[in-house]
Amino acid sequence: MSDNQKDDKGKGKTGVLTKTRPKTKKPSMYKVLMLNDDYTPMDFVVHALLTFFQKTEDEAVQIMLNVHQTGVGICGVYSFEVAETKVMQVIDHARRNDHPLQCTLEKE
Ligand code: TYC
Repeated sequence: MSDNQKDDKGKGKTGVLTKTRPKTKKPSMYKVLMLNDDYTPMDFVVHALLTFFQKTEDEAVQIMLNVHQTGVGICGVYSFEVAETKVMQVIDHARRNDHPLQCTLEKE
């Protein structure tokens, strides 16, 4: 007998089976994508990946090369607020250093 079905001890009562369903939703997750361009130096991209995405040196180089070769690559997957903040930080950092590096987010 399920947790929420009361034992009617044979008195002829009928039970209604209910199941409590908490109305919580998992937050949607968002990919942060880095886009290739012809001008941003490779080491600047690697440094941005180390700084804003907590990647290891090897991971950062792999992601940068993947972007360089394919045009786009995933930096990480985060909640909307975190993804949005990272995109803004990367673009702002690139702008302040006169690089055209672009970053965007995409719902997973
Ligand atoms: N394509 C750039 C170059 O040859 C390097 C680069 C890699 C730029 C990744 C942006 O997201 C990027 N200097």
